[in-house]
Amino acid sequence: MLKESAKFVTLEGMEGAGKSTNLAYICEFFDKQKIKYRVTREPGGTEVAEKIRDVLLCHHDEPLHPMCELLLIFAARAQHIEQVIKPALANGEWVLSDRFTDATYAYQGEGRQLGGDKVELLEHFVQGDLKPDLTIILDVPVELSAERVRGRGELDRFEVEQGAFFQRVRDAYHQRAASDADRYRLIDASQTLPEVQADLQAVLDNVKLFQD
Ligand code: T5A
Repeated sequence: MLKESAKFVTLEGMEGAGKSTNLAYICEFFDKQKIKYRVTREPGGTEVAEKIRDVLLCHHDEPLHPMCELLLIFAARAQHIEQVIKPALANGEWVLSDRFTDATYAYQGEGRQLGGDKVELLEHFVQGDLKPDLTIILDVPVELSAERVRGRGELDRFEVEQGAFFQRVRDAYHQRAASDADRYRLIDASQTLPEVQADLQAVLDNVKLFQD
């Protein structure tokens, strides 16, 4: 891969949509393509950002104000961008991130009902021009997401939210996917894993990024 061709790819979707499972599939594809890449995640991706992730996901005695949550997410993102994403891209490595700012639009903008305008303001402030080149959204209905998460034991601070919260999150992902057909690909992740991966393979085979 040429240095200047490094791209930023993100994987999005609700809890239990299969992001971690399918991340491994995309890595195999990158390996076959001999693409040099770096896998990372949000919130997190650096030592400091992972500490912020713990604050975001853990339960606390005092409620975390939604604005505090939003600012912590962007604080972690600033660290992640400067420590990991920009250096990797500058070094010719593709970046594959499990979640990025589309999650903030979905969870904080719509789930928490803070509004997309606040997210957009911080997006410009923290990211400048940096945006993913490709975002794959794994789409599952709210009930299936909850079912896949239920089997895992203790629920984190987001997983305890009610169905209406996650319906807003899902709707927001749909709206974002519809807003830019070049950047987003929506995959029905309620199918069996082989079916999801066949759709994923079709995306990887057809997206222009991988033909350059
Ligand atoms: N958050 C994050 C915000 O609120 N704002 C933000 O800006 C950001 C960046 C982080 C939390 O932070 C919030 C959103 C989240 O609540 P996370 O670490 O990304 O969370 O974790 P989750 O989304 O909770 O990750 P999950 O592990 O729940 O989901 P995955 O990775 O999508 O699912 P995966 O691959 O672990 O699969 C879950 C289970 O389903 C099975 C798997 O085998 C596994 O058991 N499965 C399938 N089963 C049948 N058929 C399929 N097609 C299947 N695909 C997967």
